[in-house]
Amino acid sequence: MKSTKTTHATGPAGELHQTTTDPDQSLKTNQGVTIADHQSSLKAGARGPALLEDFVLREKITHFDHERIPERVVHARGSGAHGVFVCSESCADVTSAAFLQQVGSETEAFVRISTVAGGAGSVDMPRDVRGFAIKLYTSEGNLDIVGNDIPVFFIQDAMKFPDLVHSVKMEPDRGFPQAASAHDTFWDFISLTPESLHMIMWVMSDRGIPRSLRMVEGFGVNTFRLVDAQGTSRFVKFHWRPTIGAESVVWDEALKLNAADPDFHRRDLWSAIDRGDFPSWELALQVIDDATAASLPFDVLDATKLVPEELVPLRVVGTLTLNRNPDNFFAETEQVAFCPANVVPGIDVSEDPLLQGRLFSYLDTQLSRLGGPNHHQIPINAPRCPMRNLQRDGHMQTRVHKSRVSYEPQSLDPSTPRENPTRGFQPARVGFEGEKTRLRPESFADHYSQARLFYRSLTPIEQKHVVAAIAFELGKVETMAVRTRMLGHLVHIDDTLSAGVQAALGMEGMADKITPAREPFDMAPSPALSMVTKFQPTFKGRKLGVLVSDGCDAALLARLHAAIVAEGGAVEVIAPKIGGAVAADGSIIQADHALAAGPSVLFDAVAVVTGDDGGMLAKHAAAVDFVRDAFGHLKVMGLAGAQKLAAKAHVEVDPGIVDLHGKDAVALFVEACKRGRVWDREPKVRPD
Ligand code: HDE
Repeated sequence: MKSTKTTHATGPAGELHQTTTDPDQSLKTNQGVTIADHQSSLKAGARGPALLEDFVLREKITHFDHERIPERVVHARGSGAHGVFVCSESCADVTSAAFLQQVGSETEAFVRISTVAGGAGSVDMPRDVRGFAIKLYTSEGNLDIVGNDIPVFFIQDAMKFPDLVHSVKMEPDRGFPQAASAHDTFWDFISLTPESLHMIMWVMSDRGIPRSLRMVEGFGVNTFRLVDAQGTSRFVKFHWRPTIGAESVVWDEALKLNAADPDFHRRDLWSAIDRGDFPSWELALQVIDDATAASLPFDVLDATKLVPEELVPLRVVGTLTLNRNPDNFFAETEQVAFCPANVVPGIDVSEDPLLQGRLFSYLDTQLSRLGGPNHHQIPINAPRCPMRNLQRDGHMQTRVHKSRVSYEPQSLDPSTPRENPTRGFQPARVGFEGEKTRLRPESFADHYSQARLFYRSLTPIEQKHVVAAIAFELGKVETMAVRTRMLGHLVHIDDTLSAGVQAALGMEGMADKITPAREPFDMAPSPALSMVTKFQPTFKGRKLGVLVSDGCDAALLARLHAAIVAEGGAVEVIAPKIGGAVAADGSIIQADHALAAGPSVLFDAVAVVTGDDGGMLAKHAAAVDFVRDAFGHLKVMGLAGAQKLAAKAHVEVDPGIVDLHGKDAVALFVEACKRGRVWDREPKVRPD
């Protein structure tokens, strides 16, 4: 049999292989040996067995075998980006942190936004909390603010974290559900852990299904301390507020999005940065002096409580802008290692017992996830400021430390680094005394008042969504006793909530009797907690999907495109086929999506521009679904010649349905798009 070598430009099957004569571009082994043939293993004869001596094959396969590292035990799925933080107000009055001293000073940043429960390959749109972790490479060391998009947490004490996580992850016997809290073990744990109820209200609200990672708020959650140059310390809570506003999808949309594009959030973040539409957040500090903290009706050390911004205002001190996608997902987004214990001079931790456990956990988990104690040397984790100490050796040591001295005090090497009492990190001066105990403080005992505060601060439409979400989740719980126990808790939060969930489940009067550890009290509603109340009328950062068919009006499409882009939005075209549509004037309208792959859930608003009366598209189920879903998901819709399609999709005229033929129609349509979802339509499509 004739054998064939395949290092030539064309292989035996005619396929092209890239070869080079330039030594600098040559493929090499990890030992730097140039590889002559990268297509076939070394064999004893063309049809003979592979030879063990083939070090090229063995090295390649061995490396491949070890490409995966353990995924994060929580927050496994995330998306990252590089950015910059710019200080807009000096905070020298409250902290000596270098990056907050001078207006205009810039600090490099890396951000990773994640879901919590699902694995690394899970979908982007489960109902879940989103992690919001920022690494600020400050001139005085790395500061990690490892927060979430919800300002409170499920539990008060680190001791309960493994239990919480075990309950929400896949059930251990059956290995499902993936990335979903709607199952028995989660609600069993929650129903036996009333401190989780405040957070539950948030996760069951629309916050649990954000429209975009660019539109989530970020919170440090745990209380930290700021320390000024005189050593005076104050409590602080960190808030990140998206400059284009916080926004969510509706539940039915979330379910369909997971099918239409499981990478919806990751793709959205990547493509926004790619097209230069850089997401940004304001950093706001909520500074709470000890006297104010003592006067609040709850404990600032309790991570299940927030401090309403109506009680202690937010102080905006800078802007974080994400302006560069990672060059390599694994090297950066996967290997980045955040840790709440990474603080810098001027910022310190508080005694919050949840935070105290976190201070241990992150470094510990990274030792096994990243394989050793030198993961701070990986470029994404390395401080950008000069860094020297006396730690040595360990797995994957990449530094070649010189000098015979690796200890201190020492007198042999004058160049060895020494402690620096003036510029070094000083802990906040806080005194403690007390007996060793495993007790929770009395001040942590109220579990219902802030759950009530959150629920009652929402608009009626948002409250309805909370009711529907709890009913959906409990509807998936098979164990009746768990459902009735949960109903028992809701009674203490709010009557309409409790009655609404009971009615939605068809379980009226079935709530267990639960006696709260402490009677809840009413707090003044905090409008800042509602996303609908805070909604910013803008189409910036949003996307219009335009469904077209042959014969459509190219001039109208051009006007639509220009008007949306002028508002900072993006436009994508959907046509029956990916080859595009032929407009009435004979021009080709390029398509970004074929109809079958471009459902309306991918867009914030839609337009349908047809060449006929919509009759042709009305024959396609995907086109009817496109319009019916856009209507059902409360989207603004512009229609040009699409009447038959709209009728078949049962579209009813309302202020969100705009005829694109009228005078000033495009301007009116864009104004409607800026107003966002048409909430008044909801009773029509999802009656109680
Ligand atoms: Fe985490 N958490 N957590 N967590 N957490 C991790 O660290 C942990 C908590 C948060 O994008 C792990 O490197 C304990 C609160 C984010 O890489 C782990 C407790 C908040 C991320 C860990 C908490 C968070 C993590 C898993 C209770 C909001 C992803 C992988 C005491 C303030 C960071 C890793 C990233 C990741 C432990 C509670 C946020 C196991 C023990 C509260 C955003 O160390």
